[in-house]
Amino acid sequence: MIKNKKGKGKQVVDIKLVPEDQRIFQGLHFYFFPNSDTHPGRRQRIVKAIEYGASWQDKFNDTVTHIIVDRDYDFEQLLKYLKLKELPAGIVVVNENYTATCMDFYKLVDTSTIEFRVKGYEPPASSATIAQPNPSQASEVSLQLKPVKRKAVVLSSQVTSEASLNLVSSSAASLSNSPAPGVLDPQQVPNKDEDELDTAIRQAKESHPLASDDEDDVEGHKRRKTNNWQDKFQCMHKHTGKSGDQGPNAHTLVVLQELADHYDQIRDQWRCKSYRQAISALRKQTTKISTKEAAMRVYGIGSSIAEKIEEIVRTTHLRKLDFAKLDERQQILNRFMKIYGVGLHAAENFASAGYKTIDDLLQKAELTDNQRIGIDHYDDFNSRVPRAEVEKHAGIVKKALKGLGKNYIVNTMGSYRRGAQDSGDIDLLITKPGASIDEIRTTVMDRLVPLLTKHKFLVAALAQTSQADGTKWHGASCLPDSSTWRRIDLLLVPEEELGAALLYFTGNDIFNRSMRLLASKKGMRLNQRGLYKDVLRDYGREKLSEGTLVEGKDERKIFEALGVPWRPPEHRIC
Ligand code: DCP
Ligand code: MG
Repeated sequence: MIKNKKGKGKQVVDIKLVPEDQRIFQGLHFYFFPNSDTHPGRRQRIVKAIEYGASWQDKFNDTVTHIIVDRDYDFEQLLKYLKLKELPAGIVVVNENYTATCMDFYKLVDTSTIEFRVKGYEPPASSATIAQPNPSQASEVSLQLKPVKRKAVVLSSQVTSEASLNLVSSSAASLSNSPAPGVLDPQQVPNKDEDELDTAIRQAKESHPLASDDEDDVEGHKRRKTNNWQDKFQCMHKHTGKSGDQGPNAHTLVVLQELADHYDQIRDQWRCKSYRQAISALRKQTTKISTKEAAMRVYGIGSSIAEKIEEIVRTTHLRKLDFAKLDERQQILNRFMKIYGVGLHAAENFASAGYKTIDDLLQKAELTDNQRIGIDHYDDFNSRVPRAEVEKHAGIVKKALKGLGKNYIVNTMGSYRRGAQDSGDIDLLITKPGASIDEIRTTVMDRLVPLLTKHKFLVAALAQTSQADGTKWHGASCLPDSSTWRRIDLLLVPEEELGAALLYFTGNDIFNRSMRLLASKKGMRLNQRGLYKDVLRDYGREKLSEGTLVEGKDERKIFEALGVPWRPPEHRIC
């Protein structure tokens, strides 16, 4: 929070450091141009940068890693001011958009892209991308962009003494001497054939899974995914759309995915990310990759994962995974987290209470109604729904809706729309041209759901957004000739928002994040309702207004408005 002491000239600023694991600028030394905090916008940028771990250098010196140049200035003015003919090698020069975008995505984003370019500045080819250090690949990342910074930095010295900003720390925490993350990650160097959307996909994959694009999620859809339901993180969205047809490296992919899931569950996001990248790279291979050398030639696979690929092919196993599997607590958590309605938090609580088996839970634990259903249908909910069966469930809903009103349209979404041979659940998007959301809601919630419940097709209501304005119904369904329960989501949308909803509910999650990233790069904002421009944000990037709707109805037009070619659903598997 910033406190202004108006009329005194000098301003007292409260620095609130973000939690340590979010300090993306830690170890970096920023020099702003102009380098004073008299301008409120720049002042805010300086404060935010410090809160996210940077130190602010009041003088240009040899520790500076980044120069952040105000929009109104160009590179020539910078050199002139610094009285330099050229900058020392390795310093990153970016415009004022850079810090906010990094904070948006909880990572150091690619500095080479045009939106961070300072007028008149040509970044050297080798400084294309600065990545965060990636523990899983530390040994593989040897190219250092800039020598590692030295001395421990304490908060009071994050801004040097002569700086005019009077900073008051709200935290006594001292910052550790972590090395400047100025390293090149081979996986992040853009491919020459990459288009703008590919770049965004690559960046979305690399960004923190909990990056602030969450704000674009409406009605808690994602929250339900991450908290209440299965505590899903990005690696848990592993299904590719082609789980039955993974090509010549199918077995290797299955084992690597298991390890990625393991890292996901223990919240090792960086390893999880590396494995996910490697998996998507390996999946594209048309020949079997059997050796470390061959694996390392695949763009996106580093040496440590390449070694594991060789081990899997050679032994059909991965020792690391076998050990992980042996870890009893991990096994217990895995077991519990596969229960519908149990996330990591609940699983940990159960494990800490000494429960080991599902029976323990049934006999001793305090369970919610949904968790009980989750246990009763543990195998059902954990098995994939074959494509043909998804179609049968959708068919029943379509037929029933037809009897309730004309012109209802039901689209089957999620992995099904991406062409998957099987799906984790059945996602149905319901709309009716010309009808209001109230009309659609009344038909679905008050008539369709009761009708299908009466016919014993809908067998459990698990979650629903509030009766009055809800647009989602989540439950379970069961075909007449079957006893297997499936997870089914009914998603209601007015025609004006159909395109954006089609885009969002097709996914996958990484593709969605890349589209949102692309929108934000273009000064727009995308959510499941539409694409908006002129969104007003304050300096802290808080959204102040929704902006003007650019497109919501037509999925293709959203791609057009973002300036990228249409990508059919089956090509949105990232
Ligand atoms: N979605 C998202 N972010 C999330 C959760 C979901 O963008 N955290 C979007 C993209 C998903 C779509 O919603 O593709 C449907 O969510 P599902 O969890 O049903 O995922 P899928 O249908 O893709 O996979 P599955 O086959 O496992 O159901
Ligand atoms: Mg789904």
